[in-house]
Amino acid sequence: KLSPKQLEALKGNEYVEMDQQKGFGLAKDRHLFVIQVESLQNFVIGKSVNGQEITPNLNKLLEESAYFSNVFQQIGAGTTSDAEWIANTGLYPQGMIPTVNSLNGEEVPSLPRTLQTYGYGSATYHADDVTFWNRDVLYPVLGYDEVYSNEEIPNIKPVGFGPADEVVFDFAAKKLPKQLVKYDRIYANIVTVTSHTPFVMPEEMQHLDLPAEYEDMYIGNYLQSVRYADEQIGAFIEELKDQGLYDTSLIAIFGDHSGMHGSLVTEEDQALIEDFIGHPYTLKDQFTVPLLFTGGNLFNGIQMERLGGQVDIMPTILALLGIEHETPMMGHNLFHYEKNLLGMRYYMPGGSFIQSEQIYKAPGAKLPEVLYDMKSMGTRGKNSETKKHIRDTDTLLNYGDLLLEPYLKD
Ligand code: GP9
Repeated sequence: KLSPKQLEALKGNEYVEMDQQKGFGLAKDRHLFVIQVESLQNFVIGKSVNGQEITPNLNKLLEESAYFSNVFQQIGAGTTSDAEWIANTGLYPQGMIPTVNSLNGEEVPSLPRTLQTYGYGSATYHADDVTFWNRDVLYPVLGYDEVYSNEEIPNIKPVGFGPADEVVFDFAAKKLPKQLVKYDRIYANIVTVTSHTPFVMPEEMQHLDLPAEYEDMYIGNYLQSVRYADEQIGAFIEELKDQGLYDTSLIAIFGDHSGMHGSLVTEEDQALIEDFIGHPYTLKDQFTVPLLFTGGNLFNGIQMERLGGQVDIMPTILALLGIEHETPMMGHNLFHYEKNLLGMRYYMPGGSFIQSEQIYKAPGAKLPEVLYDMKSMGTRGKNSETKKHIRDTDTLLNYGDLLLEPYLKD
């Protein structure tokens, strides 16, 4: 538990206290669509291979979005389910253990629950067995009104875990007219899964004409699957326009975690990535996920380079909707935040942090600690400021644990 002195020190900390002034209520009374995209990393946004954009639909959407291009993943061992937890609670995940394995069933103050009190009906969509990642426990804890998994979503065009993203988006789109009758407003949470490792796509779902050197490469498969996901997001946005919902909705889109990491990324893959991103593929590239907010007549294509984390998604959504949340969240409204005083973001349970000038990887079981310079991504030594950041990270993680405690088994 934190001492009264530590709690006092956290007061006024931008990470803990959300100031909702900037952008507050900009999307008031709008429906909400949150699209959590499997393995979507930021390095593909705006990039082309062989003259073809990897994410043409997202790139186009950016012209009407607020795009945060320096947002870091904050998942722990629960990967996709941790991202669902973070985005819908504004809390950190447990870390070394998937949060979903420890939930005690207690109802958490969540995005669906807070929105419910404002007349929103909520639904979540994911094309897998609902017991995967204990979502049968997670979803009641989060309080969704409707849950759709592979039991309800028709198993057509299966890729990997279940029906392809296009089937899920289509299923969700068909639910909307009835939901509009049932609820004042809709919150739809769509978790895509087709762009999941090993990223191998059926021929007819491969939209990119890649150069020969990408053939059968991990990165080649990744780009094809991301391109496919992009296509389906684009089609869903068009569907929202057709249903007259685009102008009355706030749409948030973000990547859940990296896809290009681990032993499957060969030196050849790495070289190909570096070729089209134009610089060495670093930890920073690995951990950065795109986050954008869009909808009709909301934003004019602004790009925000300020540092952020997935824990900021819920506070930012609520601020845009002009809704107060009664209980603490670890993130804050990204529109308000301009200069991150402590400049750090939790990534790994062991206390690693990301800060505007540096990335610190805390020591693991067999690995030593490493400190990277954010600009050059070369290693550097610790100074007294770094040591303070490490201590502050510890304090913040303890505070995060404290907020999580009521929802975890003993
Ligand atoms: C499975 C899917 C994948 O249901 O969400 O999860 P991941 O392996 O990416 O954590």
